[in-house]
Amino acid sequence: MRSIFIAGLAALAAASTASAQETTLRAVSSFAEGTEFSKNFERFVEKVNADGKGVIKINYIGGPRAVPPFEVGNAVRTRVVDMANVTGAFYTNLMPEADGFKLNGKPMSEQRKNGTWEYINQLHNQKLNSQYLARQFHNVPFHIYLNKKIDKIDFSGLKIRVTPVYKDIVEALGGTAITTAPGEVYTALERGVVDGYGWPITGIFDLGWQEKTKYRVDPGFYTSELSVLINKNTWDKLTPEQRAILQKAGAEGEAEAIGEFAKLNADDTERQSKAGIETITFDAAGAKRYLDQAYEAGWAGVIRQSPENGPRLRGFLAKPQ
Ligand code: 173
Repeated sequence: MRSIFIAGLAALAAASTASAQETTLRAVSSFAEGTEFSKNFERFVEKVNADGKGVIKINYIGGPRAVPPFEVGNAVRTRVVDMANVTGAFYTNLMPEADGFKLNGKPMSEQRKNGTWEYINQLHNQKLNSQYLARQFHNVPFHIYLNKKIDKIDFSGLKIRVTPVYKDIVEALGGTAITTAPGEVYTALERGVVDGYGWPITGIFDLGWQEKTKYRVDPGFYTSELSVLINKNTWDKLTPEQRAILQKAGAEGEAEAIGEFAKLNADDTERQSKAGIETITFDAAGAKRYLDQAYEAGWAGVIRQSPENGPRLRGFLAKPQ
């Protein structure tokens, strides 16, 4: 009896050693597979799976058909998935401070050295039960796209599709903010439920929105944020070797992103103009006022939602004046 029990234990131990050797992580993206805001994550997955053979593997389940975008943060928190490609705008219900990541004015290389990464990682540990592995997007500004022309900086009478990224600026300029996931934007435009939408400079072609877009308001503001998060319990169980493989792929993603986006932004700007999308611009003073208002409304929103951590985050992220 006793020897059977011991043999059983030994078999169990052998099984767990085997699984410690190659761990498989389940991952999702909060954007559709193959599109602009998933592709850096998909590259990260390929790297991990190449470097991690026999040690760690990512099973990429896919985009919003697997988990709806606004639920991805909670899916990581509760370990429905081990890992996700997600933007803070999609989990402000759990971490209001995440709305501030769009207001970042400093490169990740600096954030890794000056305590910003540690601070943001702590917030993720506490509020999202997750580890903040890497931020893979830089310098991709957001814009407001419209189907009605405006001749002054005023969104009164306009219904504009938002996420938390654009809500404060749209409302500060008198517009009506309507929150939808990216997957609902095309239909909302087609049916006239909205007169426009917020979105980065890149990626509108992925889901065919150029067919339903007349104008882009310039200049762009803020900066898109996409990060790789991993559930904290999953992270804590990984071996140093497994963690190192994830960290290396994350660090490469952070470094590569810097050079890539200037070109992508320019390409998509030109492609929009070829698709017949006209720009709405203001004179220099007007453009400055628009940007000032965007940043003011943005930080005021973060601080209103998190009076305690908002000012601290601002200290870490805001561009030096
Ligand atoms: O859905 C969005 O407009 C949004 O918030 C976002 C954030 C980062 C990248 C792309 C879109």
